[in-house]
Amino acid sequence: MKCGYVALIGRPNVGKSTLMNHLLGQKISITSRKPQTTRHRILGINTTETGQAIYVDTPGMHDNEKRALNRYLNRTAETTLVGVEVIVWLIDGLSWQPYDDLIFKKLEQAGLPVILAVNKVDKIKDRETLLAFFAEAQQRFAFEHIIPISALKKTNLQQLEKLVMELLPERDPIYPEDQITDRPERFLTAEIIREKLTRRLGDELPYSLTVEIERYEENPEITKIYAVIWVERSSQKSIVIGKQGEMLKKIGSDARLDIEKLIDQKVYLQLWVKIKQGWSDNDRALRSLGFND
Ligand code: GDP
Ligand code: K
Ligand code: MG
Repeated sequence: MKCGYVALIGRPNVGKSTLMNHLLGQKISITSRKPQTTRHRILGINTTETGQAIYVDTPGMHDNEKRALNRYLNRTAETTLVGVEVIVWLIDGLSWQPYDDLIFKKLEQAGLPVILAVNKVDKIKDRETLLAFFAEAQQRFAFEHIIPISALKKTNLQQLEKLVMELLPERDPIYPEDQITDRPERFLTAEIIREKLTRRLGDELPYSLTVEIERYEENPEITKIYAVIWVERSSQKSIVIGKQGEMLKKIGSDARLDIEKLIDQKVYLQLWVKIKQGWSDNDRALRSLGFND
């Protein structure tokens, strides 16, 4: 059997979390149009007949180290390269940015097999453009393995999966074959709520928003979840709550439906919005919210 760790690397919004979810056939890492949606390292375990690929989804690599949150994200992305056997590096099939060159240098130094996945090829309508982009990527980032994919439309994901397995070492599976992630349901629940907030409120809300599960009660008929949405200012609190509580209600019901799917049980979800000032700029506040792994 093949088995090992596979890092998903790339700048924000190239589609790392979408790829991981679609490789696993289940949503365990939240996604959105907003960069910095993924804040924590999360494992996605894919066991097939030929082996076990343990994908490590990471926050994107950032070029702005000014804020404490960004420093945390970069540390997480870099420490991911330690202890993995294969790297899948995603670039956006429509454009790259100078920052991709920096990532390229980092990956070259890592000395591990790298698969360059050119993502979002579904957006490229004509073949010529795609071929030209592909040829240029091949020259610029001269890795042995390069593959066009669409994480969203699931194009070429089987080929990618096959290539990953080939590059992994021979080893017995590390996780039981039915386990798909290392994160407890409580954590996934908080992430789902954060995804709904990000999707409904998009650019209106800063990155500073976070979700904390205060109580998670499993009963035979229903799971009761009490969560706090932390924001930085009272103006943000009003945005999250919305007129007569409408926004919070919608976010709560979006989240509840996804959580019910995840845990396959009825859910009662109660959301509170509270103010905690300046947390993203303050390392201690970050730690108190669990950003310490
Ligand atoms: P991450 O920041 O790298 O984890 O990126 P996400 O997985 O959160 O995706 C960022 C955005 O790109 C989301 O709106 C996705 O729906 C979109 N996206 C991801 N993969 C594809 C793809 O293959 N094609 C298209 N058209 N959009 C994609
Ligand atoms: K994103
Ligand atoms: Mg992500």
